[in-house]
Amino acid sequence: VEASIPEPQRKAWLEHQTSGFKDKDGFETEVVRHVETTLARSMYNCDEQAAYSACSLAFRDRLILEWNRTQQRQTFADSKRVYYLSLEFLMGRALDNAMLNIGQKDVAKAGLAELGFRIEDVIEQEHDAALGNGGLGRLAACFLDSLASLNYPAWGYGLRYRYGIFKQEIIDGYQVEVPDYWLDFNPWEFPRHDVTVDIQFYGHVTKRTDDNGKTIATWDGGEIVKAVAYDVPIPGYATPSTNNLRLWSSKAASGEFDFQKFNSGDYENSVADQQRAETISAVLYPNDNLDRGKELRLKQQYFWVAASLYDIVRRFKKSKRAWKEFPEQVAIQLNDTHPTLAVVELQRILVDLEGLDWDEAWGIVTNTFGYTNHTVLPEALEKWSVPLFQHLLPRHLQLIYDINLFFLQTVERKFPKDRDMLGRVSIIEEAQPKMVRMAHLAIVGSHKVNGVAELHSDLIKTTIFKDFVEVFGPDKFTNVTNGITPRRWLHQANPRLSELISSKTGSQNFLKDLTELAKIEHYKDDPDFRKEWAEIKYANKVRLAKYIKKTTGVDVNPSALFDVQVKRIHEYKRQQMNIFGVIHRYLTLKSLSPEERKKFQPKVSIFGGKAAPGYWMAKQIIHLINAVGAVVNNDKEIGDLLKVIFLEDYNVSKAEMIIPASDLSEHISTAGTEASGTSNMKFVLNGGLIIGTCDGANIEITREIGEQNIFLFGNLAEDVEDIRHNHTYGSHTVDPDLVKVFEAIEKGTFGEPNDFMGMISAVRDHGDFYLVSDDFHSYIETQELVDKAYRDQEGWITKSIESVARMGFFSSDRCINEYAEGIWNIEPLPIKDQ
Ligand code: Z57
Repeated sequence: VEASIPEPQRKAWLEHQTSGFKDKDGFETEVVRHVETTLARSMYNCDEQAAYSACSLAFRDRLILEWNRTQQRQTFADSKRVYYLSLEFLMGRALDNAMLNIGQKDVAKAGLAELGFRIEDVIEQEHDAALGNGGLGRLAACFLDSLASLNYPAWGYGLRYRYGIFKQEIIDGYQVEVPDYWLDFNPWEFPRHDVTVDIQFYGHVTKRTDDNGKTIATWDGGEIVKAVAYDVPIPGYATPSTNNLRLWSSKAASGEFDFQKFNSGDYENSVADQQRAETISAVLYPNDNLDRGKELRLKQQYFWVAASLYDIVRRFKKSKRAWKEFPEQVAIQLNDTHPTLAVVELQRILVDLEGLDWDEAWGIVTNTFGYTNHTVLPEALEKWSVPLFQHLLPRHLQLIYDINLFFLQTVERKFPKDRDMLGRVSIIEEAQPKMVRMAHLAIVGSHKVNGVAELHSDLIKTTIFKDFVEVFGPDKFTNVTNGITPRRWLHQANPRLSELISSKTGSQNFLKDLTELAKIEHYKDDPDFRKEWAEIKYANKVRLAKYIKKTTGVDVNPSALFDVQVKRIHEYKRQQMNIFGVIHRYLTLKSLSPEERKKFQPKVSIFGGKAAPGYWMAKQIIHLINAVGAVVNNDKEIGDLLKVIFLEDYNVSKAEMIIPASDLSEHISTAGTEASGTSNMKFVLNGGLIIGTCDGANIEITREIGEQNIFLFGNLAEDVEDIRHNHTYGSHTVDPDLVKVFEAIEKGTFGEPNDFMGMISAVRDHGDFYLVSDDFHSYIETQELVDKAYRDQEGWITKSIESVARMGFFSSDRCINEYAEGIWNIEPLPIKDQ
């Protein structure tokens, strides 16, 4: 590691090493000390859970030192900071990541071994930090890793949910949700009981005119809830930089509970106030790509945004600079529209509390914010009803009306008399009731708006935000294609592959500059290299096969083709098309003679993913997958030729095991619906090939790795609208192969047919909105091409190596550098001698 570090950082890194453990004995001393003192246990009854706790505490001690130094360095340098506001941070486990980023996993491994533990077992004890639903939350976590690794002065701001995303159990083939209480022992967070903010809700606004004729608004009354900060250290890789993730927890402003009420015998009410306050940060909303417009969700958003902005402004004020310098000191990125209230809150602080003129304040606001859009799906675009806003945040609603008025005046000047244009771009939708369109507010309140992959960024400019391109010009809109951190998704998830790569690139520097992966392409014909490459994939498959056996009881053959689709269950992601394809394969196999069957490529079809608890169709899809598995996996005629597995409770730590074990993964969304996708990048980086549609980042992956290395199929985004129109107004016939699949389901081949009629009639009777039938033939044909390609193992390995070698572009480091330069105007803080 050392040799790969650039010279200016080398000295700091060496010094950093001395703040690590001297050797395995030094590490052991610390572990034993924590077992015996912090945990108050003896080494004689130290189980794996206690070993995990002590090991984490030992590494945490190292982290804290660098964390404090980093914060001091950033404060002293007084340089611009970026704040990443996200309602979700899907962090996964912290210990393995901390050991690797600090660069002392080998020391820990040796030390733990001497104490009688396998490091893998110790790592496994940790509960995932699962404060997110899927792609959006995991992207935020990858960004934090890159920001720290690249030495950017950056903070994350989020909510400290008591319950993260629910745990999924599969009972009789159905999803059952179990609460995820994860805070029992969490050594990675630091409560800051001294860092609190009072947050106001409800109440009323009064306006008066001061001596200069200026209108002054005051917001009084209502209720106050306290926000308490909890800080999580974010270590950078091979750098001492350790950034901060600040998560807010809600509690009653009056402290424990109201003693007045308690003493007067009104015990229930005194506790109720406390509970109402704590409810705000109690639970993560489990919807991905769906907005349900619930009051508690709006409360969460304002609570988190107001606390974060208060914190940011407080920090800025310490520098004693003029307000106009705010955007030179502060960049705030809105991760989707969830934090858009921050735009209004900052305007409120500047105008109502600090007394700035409207225009000066608004200039500061718009120069501070950037907005990232992550979806074009209409059901995911946030809207809040005006009456709800009026009730919960009366002053903010007034400010939104003022912002809208001034905005529409500028639109009016540019497009005189275009009433339709005004209606289309207005922040307020004229409906019954009126609605606040949060995406419009986010665009108007930011200086840059970005999509997350090229196709997606083009789509938002030509569809949902078309009018805004005319109003603001095209330069306000830009693309930053998503990326992933190679530390977690290669080095940590696939240590043997990482090791093989570093043996050929000469160092581990590819983990800091992923474009260095290109060097391994020179070895693609080297027999030893290829053999090792194939062996690593096989070993990863053996590990997954064992896990499948342990958790489902099903034996799978590690030599079969592992075909994986793991992601949130959603109709637009088309797991239904995948399982229909599996049924088609099963029917084909059944129709063949035993002789013909032998020529067939054996396959294990692996699914995983959570359905939103209220998403009936998604739950039906899970049920069908399990029902098909129950039949196919017990069919003696079929044996190893086909297995269908649903892995329970897909999450970050399971992804780290599943992804390196895939031969083929499926990214098969209806073209134009998946903004980017990020697991597609993770699979390819681990040597798996992809079957996918021309959607999201699949297109850029193809451009980088070459068309010969990906299995693309299906209709193009530009044609989807016409095809849908035809479904409704033209003739709609279901693909004949798909008809046979439906017939098998309806005959009861997989149990009670009524259980699956929703999925069938969506395609057959309700317009097939996601084009399952239109793409089915091309999907099946392309799966046949996959089988053929896989039978040529040598050809497959070449594709695998070439693909990995060409994935350098998809590092979240590249992505963060693009944000830094194109949106935040911020530079890394160089690390000199401390
Ligand atoms: C979410 O996970 C994404 C978008 C959303 O609007 C919400 Br809400 C949740 C995902 C997209 O679906 C993915 O395509 C994308 O890769 C990811 O965000 C990160 O940008």
